[in-house]
Amino acid sequence: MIKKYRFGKPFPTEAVIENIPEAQGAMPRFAVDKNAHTFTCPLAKEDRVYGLGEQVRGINKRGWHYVSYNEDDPIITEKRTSLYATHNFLVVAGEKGAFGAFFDSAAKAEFDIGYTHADELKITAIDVDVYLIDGENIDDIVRQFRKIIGQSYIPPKWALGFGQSRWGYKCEEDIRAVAKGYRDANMPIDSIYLDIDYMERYKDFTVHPERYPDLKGLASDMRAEGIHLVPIIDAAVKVEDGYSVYEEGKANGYFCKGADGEPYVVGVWPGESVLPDVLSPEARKWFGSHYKVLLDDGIEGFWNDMNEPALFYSKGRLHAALEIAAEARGRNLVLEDFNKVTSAIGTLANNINDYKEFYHETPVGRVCHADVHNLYGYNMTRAAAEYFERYEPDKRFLLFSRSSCIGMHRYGGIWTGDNASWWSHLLLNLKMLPSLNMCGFLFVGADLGGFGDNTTEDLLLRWLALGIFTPLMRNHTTLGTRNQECYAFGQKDAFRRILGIRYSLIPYLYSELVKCAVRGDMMFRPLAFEYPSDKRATVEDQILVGESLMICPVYEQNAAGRYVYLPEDMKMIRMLAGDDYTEEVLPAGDHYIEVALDEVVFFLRKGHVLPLAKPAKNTSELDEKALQYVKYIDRDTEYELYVGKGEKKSELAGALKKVTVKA
Ligand code: MIG
Repeated sequence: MIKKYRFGKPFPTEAVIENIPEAQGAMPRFAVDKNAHTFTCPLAKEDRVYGLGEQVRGINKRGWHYVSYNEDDPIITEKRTSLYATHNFLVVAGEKGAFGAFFDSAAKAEFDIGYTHADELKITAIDVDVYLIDGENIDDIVRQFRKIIGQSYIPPKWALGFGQSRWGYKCEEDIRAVAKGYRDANMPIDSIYLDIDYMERYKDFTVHPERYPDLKGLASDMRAEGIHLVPIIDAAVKVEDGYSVYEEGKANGYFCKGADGEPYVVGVWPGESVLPDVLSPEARKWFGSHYKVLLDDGIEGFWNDMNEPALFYSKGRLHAALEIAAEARGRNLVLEDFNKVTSAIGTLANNINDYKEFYHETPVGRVCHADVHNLYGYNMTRAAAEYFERYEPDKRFLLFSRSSCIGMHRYGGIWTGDNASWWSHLLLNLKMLPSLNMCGFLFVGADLGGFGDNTTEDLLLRWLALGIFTPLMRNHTTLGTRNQECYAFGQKDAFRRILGIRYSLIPYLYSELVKCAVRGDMMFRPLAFEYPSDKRATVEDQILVGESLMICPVYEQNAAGRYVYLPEDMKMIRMLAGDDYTEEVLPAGDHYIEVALDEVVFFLRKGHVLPLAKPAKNTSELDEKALQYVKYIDRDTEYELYVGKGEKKSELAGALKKVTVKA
């Protein structure tokens, strides 16, 4: 049961695709203060609050305040209140049942979840459609929500293969070396990512003529080895006379404009740049059509970056800051004067005041960026997806984005941005997965091993042991860090084994992902959703993966294992080399589980089975005819398996196979 209430004049985000009429009467559950734009609801002692997608802190979001305003800031610590994405759906669950609430707004919103007052949830949002959802239980509420926002993006099956990335692969030779590194080490891989260095001076839709003289040839050589190249696309377009993307966009008015009607100039990688107005349907169509150059070279997947949008500076603010610095030149600066200089320079990047200075031409008229900020990454990704639909309608492309908002889940997946090589970020990766799924994002993953800072061999191994369960499984790191490829470390066997397990799990992961997309279910669920009356099921470091599994990664350095809580009897599966494993039924309760660095241990739920393939060197060599089933059942049990290459949208209808596994 869903009811919609409108406050102010919300911008049409197109997050919800079902037509839901406004409800009559006052909104229940929340006390509404129309002047303060607040929605307040009491929290009982036992209430837990789930959701908000990509955010800091716990699976249960209670006890902190969160801000929905997409932000490019790579230092992800507990004090943060917003990350790269905005996902305004939450569920409040307690002893008297649960309800869901979606605050559909393109602008800034705040969620104070028992932070100011421990017993109060207070949301602040100005122009917003609020959807209140009642249901039988949390899963039912989520399913209803997912139905109104439309089916989640399904990637091609190869996108579930392992991918290697790094900012700093400069040229074709670097890419070939990575492919060779994996091949020589006999480790599986399906994709290698191209970061900004493949472009000519960071110009979107160009390829550097010396570094990558023949991208098409490189892509086809790689494909022959089962490897896909996945280039990055940045949001901003370089200002440069003679650069066709800039010239066309300028001539047609396709860039965001300042109050003077001229393209608004910001600074990003290529220096002075302009922002494609992806909120204008014509501009969106035009920007998307540029992906063609790379598609024509045989590229089948992309990652969209810097689309919060991230701004190093705006031209106006930079010049003002440089003036202040120039005035200070040669003077003996007292502290106040010195602070004036550092603050002018230090507040250039991603300055919210700049968002107030440029505009979009949308179907409902001209709007200021500040009021629709959260929709930028969503619509940049939509631009690409809508073009793919025109380029080859039946083909599934890999597409994921850094910034997003609910609605974008229909067009692509996300990675969770610039994490760091910290153990705490391994755990944060786990905690974010359920909330991302609640908000429609199924194809998700974090930079495995950590993006910022130097990783360690054990951190990467432990992180991969979690990453083998996430649909997007990519090892990525930033410029200047130590080598992070799996073959760069000493314990080659351990890496080979863990990557191999990923490939054995792909038939299961793919099937679960597709079922969750089609049915509006969550692939990653907190234990509390399944075992609502068990207080211990509120654990924050174990989650369910699909219908059959519970995972409990090790996330502390030098730990020989960890404590695991079993809400019911479960079968412990300890993966050995390849698709070989040992199994042991453990009774409900607490257990200390030893997990060596080269092992993966997970649990199979009672009444369930798990299909396992033989490890393969890439997804195209996976043999789904030779699956074995791990089982914990006392009667014949059916498993719904999605088979096939997973390359075409039309193949889905005939790809569901019901397999009966004998007890
Ligand atoms: O300002 O393209 O999150 O994955 O490697 C940094 C370079 C820009 C940020 C992305 C990261 C990528 C990096 N980008």
